[in-house]
Amino acid sequence: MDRLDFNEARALTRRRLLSAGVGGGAAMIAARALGADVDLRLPGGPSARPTTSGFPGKSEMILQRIRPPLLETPMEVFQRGVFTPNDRFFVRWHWGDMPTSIDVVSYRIRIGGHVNRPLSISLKQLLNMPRVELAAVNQCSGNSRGLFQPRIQGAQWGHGAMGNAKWMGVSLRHLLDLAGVRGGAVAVRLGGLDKPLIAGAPDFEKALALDHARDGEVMLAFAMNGEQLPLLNGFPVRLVVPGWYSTYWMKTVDTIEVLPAPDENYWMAKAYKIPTAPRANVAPGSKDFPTEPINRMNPRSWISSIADGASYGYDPLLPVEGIAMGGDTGVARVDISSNRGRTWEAATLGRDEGRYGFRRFTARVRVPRPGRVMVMARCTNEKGETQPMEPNWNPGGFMRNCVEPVTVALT
Ligand SMILES: Nc1nc2c(c(=O)[nH]1)N[C@H]1C(S)=C(S)[C@@H](COP(=O)(O)O)O[C@H]1N2
Ligand SMILES: [Mo]
Repeated sequence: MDRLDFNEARALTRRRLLSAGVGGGAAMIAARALGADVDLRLPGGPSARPTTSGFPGKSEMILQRIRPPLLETPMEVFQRGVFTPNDRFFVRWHWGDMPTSIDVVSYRIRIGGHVNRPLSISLKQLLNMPRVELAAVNQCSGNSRGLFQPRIQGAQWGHGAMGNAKWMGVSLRHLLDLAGVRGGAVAVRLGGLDKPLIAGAPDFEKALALDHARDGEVMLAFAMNGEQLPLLNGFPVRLVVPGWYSTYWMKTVDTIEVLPAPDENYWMAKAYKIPTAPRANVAPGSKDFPTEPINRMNPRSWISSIADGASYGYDPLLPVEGIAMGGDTGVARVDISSNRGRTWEAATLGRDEGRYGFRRFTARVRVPRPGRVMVMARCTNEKGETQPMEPNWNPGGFMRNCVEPVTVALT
């Protein structure tokens, strides 16, 4: 397969870059055996999911849905390092008519709307612009939705609808400045190449406030962990919105539209709305509460070295490791408890790869005698926000961020 060599814009003279058969999802999966089931330990219903290596650019993933694909990253991948390999990075698309091949020569990003100079930018031009690079967690708004009780409609994700990568691209500010934003502009709306299969269904589009779009960190990324993006993760160019949920991280970006009024399209005004309450938390069954578009992420942490429900050999000083994220700011500390939160001890933090990325933590938990032990990790971010013990709830199944205990048997 040809590669996008982003160090050499010249390499883009090859016409067809990708021609992987994503479209025939069902047939493609049927042609390959599904792997062993993974138990996501979801409380409200069927909890096991098959694994598959049948999607282009992906090795073993948890299969949540075939088309449009929903692929979840197994927890053990997060144990291996703070950066999630591209071939294990989760996948989520709303509409079934998604790109199955990209012509890198004719690909254009059109910038229009409330600008002085509408532009049509080729990949070659984009690759020759000044670059920015940063690590950031891409987390679905509905990550961990399968743990909501009572259960909620929508993808029953475990914790693997997230990943951390080092993204490289061109700041959206740079492109907006080239086009010249006109006075009175307030928002920037992005669209991608995918289209609804159902006539009349709303095309997937998302918008950011103009100041946010121009913060210099929001970027059009063409590289992920030093490689081109997998087709399923938005090749050749996707938006990266550090610290915000991935619903805004538009894949296969083809249109950027500067708006003189807030975006009222379906995906901003109706979908992805959260209660305007701390942690988007309301009592199950609540209606008629004020809402706002989902936005910043909150602090979270996961123990990845031991699996909930598993058994291990007895160790009086049980090693506990995992990953934490601060949300839209850095991780200040991670604390560990083995007595249901009565006392906490600071874990050791791994290298700081940037405030929007995962941060590794390690600790040793004193276990006086063999038996069952429940271990908890709790992240506090640099704004002083701490993960609470109680789960939050809202009708979208968004923004879960409570402490996630892991109970193991040590024998
Ligand atoms: N073009 C396009 N971009 C999209 C989406 C989509 O359906 N189409 N889904 C969004 C949502 S809700 C998520 S969770 C992320 C998933 O990114 P990933 O598939 O690279 O993990 O893509 C976002 N960008
Ligand atoms: Mo999402």
